[in-house]
Amino acid sequence: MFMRIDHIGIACKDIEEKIAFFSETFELTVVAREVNEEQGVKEAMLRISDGEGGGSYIQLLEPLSEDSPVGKFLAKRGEGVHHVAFGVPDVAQAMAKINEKGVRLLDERPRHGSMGSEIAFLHPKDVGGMLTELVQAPKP
Ligand code: V0V
Ligand code: CO
Repeated sequence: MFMRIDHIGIACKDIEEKIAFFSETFELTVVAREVNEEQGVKEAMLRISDGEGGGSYIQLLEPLSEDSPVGKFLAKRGEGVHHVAFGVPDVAQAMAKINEKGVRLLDERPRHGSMGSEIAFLHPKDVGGMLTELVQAPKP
């Protein structure tokens, strides 16, 4: 079901500062920047590698408001790893299969994600404390 780690999402207070840090320290390039109103984030994708089914990235996330998922996370836990996203061939199919095993889905249907992807989240309490995202990359 999981083909690769698509991205590690990192919550930060100041995305510009963290973009500068990650790109300079690890020699990573920002390949996309987006504001996702539905998810309440301003985000940037820094490419680590390319692959046939999709690439692998670090996703930097700055909240658009305090009551968004990332805003609440920052208030409660501070900056750090917010979620891990796995690439799947078909997000709707993966959601159905995973839900059958008793894992709670946080989305009833796939949502719009970074760079034209389709995404869905799984409840962290059902995945060993890890907020988990499923990502279906757009067809090339
Ligand atoms: C909350 N909890 C977490 C967590 N956030 N555990 C691990 N990782 C996280 N990121 C824990 C929290 O400590 C609580 O445990 C429990 O889950 C319930 O949390 P809460 O604070 O009471 O509830 P909320 O209202 O903060 O909701 C948490 C969830 C929410 C995970 C349900 O953040 C959510 O729906 N997230 C999915 C959407 C999202 O995160 N979007 C932003 C990324 P205790 O303290 O009770 O033990 S957008 C993105 O990645 C995009 C666009 C993309 O990739 O393309
Ligand atoms: Co993400």
